[in-house]
Amino acid sequence: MVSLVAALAAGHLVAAFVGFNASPYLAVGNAAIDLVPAWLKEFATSTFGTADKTVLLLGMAVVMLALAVVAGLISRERPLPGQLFIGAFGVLGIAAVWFRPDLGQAALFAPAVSLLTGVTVFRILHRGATERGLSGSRRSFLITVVGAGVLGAIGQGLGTRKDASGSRAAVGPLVPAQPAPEVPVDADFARFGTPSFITANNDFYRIDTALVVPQVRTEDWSLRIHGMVDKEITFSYEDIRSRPLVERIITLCCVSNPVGGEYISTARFIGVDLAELLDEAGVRQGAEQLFSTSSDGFSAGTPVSTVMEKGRGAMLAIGMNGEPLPIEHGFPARLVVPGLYGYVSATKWVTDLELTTWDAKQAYWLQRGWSAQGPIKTESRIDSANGTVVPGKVRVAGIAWAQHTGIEKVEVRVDQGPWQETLLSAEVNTDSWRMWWAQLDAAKGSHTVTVRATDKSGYTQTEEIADVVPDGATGWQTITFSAA
Ligand SMILES: Nc1nc2c(c(=O)[nH]1)N[C@H]1C(S)=C(S)[C@@H](COP(=O)(O)O)O[C@H]1N2
Ligand SMILES: [Mo]
Repeated sequence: MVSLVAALAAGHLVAAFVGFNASPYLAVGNAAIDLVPAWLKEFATSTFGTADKTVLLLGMAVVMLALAVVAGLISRERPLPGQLFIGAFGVLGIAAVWFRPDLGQAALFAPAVSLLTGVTVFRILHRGATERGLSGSRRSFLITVVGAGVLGAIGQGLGTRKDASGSRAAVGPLVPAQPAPEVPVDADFARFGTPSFITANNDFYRIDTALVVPQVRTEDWSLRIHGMVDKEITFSYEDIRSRPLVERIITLCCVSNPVGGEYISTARFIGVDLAELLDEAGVRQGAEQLFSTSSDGFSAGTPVSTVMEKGRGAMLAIGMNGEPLPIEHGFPARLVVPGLYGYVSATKWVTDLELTTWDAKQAYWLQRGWSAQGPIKTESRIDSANGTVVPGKVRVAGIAWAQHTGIEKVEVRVDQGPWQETLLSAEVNTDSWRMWWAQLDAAKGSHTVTVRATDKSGYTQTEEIADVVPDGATGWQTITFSAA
């Protein structure tokens, strides 16, 4: 067990130099994220939310240490089982690094050193223990543990030293040439329990596969547009930043958002029009899919027809709510396409845009059983149903969304009673959410309230329950409340 810890620590240290995700521990974690079946990942995000990554790393630690103890026990007599165990982990680490799309071959050095350290430390400790007995080798155990701790900590320190926050701070103010309009005061019903219309950057939901948030400095960033284009172009950060910037208010939503869920937020995104960038490269006839790739190997496939659609407002965003993009939301640049779920459109830390066909390439979530097309489904959510206004009356409030179509009406019903129309907030645009509230009659006691939205195409949200896989949840949200 001690040798395993030493091995991982050594690997962590080397990884600080060759690419932090080459740390065997992180690499195995990342491989687990990429390999686990969709349902398990779904379970992880819905159970642990954004803490899923911490849970994964802790879980791995527990499992590895438990296995190490077992291996140690059966190695009492002969060193072979222990060595096999370390060897197996070493191979796992090397494989995990090998298959990472964002690491070069030098990165293999990290798990290799890790494997070597593990085997060597194990042999030394094992020999010590058999020759001098357990008590005699206590000192070398201690030295190893402390040494591993120091190595691991240095690795962690160096690995996270390539921080992009300095680069982000140096960006300075991003002033849009075309600012989005001010949000009217009656755009939300926060006083009745809805979220505020604009989500603060710190409260904005976060979903991605990155165990370690990619640290990309503006000076190291570039965006390449290639594939089925007339002329390949590469933009630097300055190229993008010095263009006239636009600002658009857009509600982003995750396909993994369950009915009544939290994975939806709204921001003022600042950036450049994506269709204009693509026009400069000249999209060729026959290009169907805009395949975007991030610095950490994530990819998304967006229909070219949607991105190029007049009035769609797809963006390459570099700012959010007046600031450069927060690092965990994709600094220096990301895509945002109104009306599409994030997994098919909103690539963070984006560095590569390839114009291609649907047959030629499959994006990250497509390979894992999710749908190629990801239009956001018309949905609604109840945020509060407790404020008894006067005896016999209760106030309910919530949100509804139908990005790029717009919300027409939201209705609620108490128990199995008639549907009643709610009061809608001011419409900011059709790409963002709308808030609603209603005052309902409810006799003293326990009741349910159900919500459903109708969008501007005339479609009323279906009652039919669908799981988030493969293309987003459906169903009406019902909650229980008690009237006083
Ligand atoms: N590089 C990268 N970009 C990504 C993802 C990812 O895993 N990696 N996840 C996507 C998904 S599924 C969603 S819903 C949005 C979430 O964006 P946010 O974290 O800024 O809310 O980012 C998208 N962009
Ligand atoms: Mo998502």
